Amino acid sequence: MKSAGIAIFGFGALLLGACGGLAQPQEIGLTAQGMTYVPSWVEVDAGTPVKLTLVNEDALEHDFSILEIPVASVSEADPMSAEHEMEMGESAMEPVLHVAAEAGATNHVSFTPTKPGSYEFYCTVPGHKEAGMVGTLVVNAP
Ligand SMILES: [Cu+2]
Repeated sequence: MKSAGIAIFGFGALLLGACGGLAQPQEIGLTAQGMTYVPSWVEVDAGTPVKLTLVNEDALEHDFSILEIPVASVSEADPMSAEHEMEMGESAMEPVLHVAAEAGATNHVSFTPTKPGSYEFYCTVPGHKEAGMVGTLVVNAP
C-alpha cells in the first residue's frame, strides 16, 4: 500500500513538471564561438523543464543537437530550425533535440529530460563536430 501511494505521488509530480506548472525552468546558456561550445559541459536535473539558449557569436551557422535523449516535451521558439533541418538533407539520423542559430543570432529550445545520464551534444553542420563542436549534457537524478 505504502509503495503504491508513493508511485502515484511521483506520477503526479511528473505531470506537473511536464505542464510547467510549479517547476521553474532551468535556464542554460550556451555560446558557440570559434568551433567550440562555451561551456562544453552542462548539468541539469531530470524531471524539470530546461530552457536552453544557444548564442551564436561566430560568422557561420551553428546548432545544438542531441541524437538520443529521453525527453517529456520539446518545443522550439524559432521555425528557422525546421528549414535548417531540410538543408541537412541526407543525414539519416534525426536528432531528438535540435536547435540552430544563424551567424550572430540566438535561438532556444525547451525540453524536460526524463532520464539521468550523460548525453553528447554536437553541431550537425558538416565538419563542425570533427572540428571540436561537441559537449556533454549531464542529467542528474532529481
Ligand atoms: Cu557548428
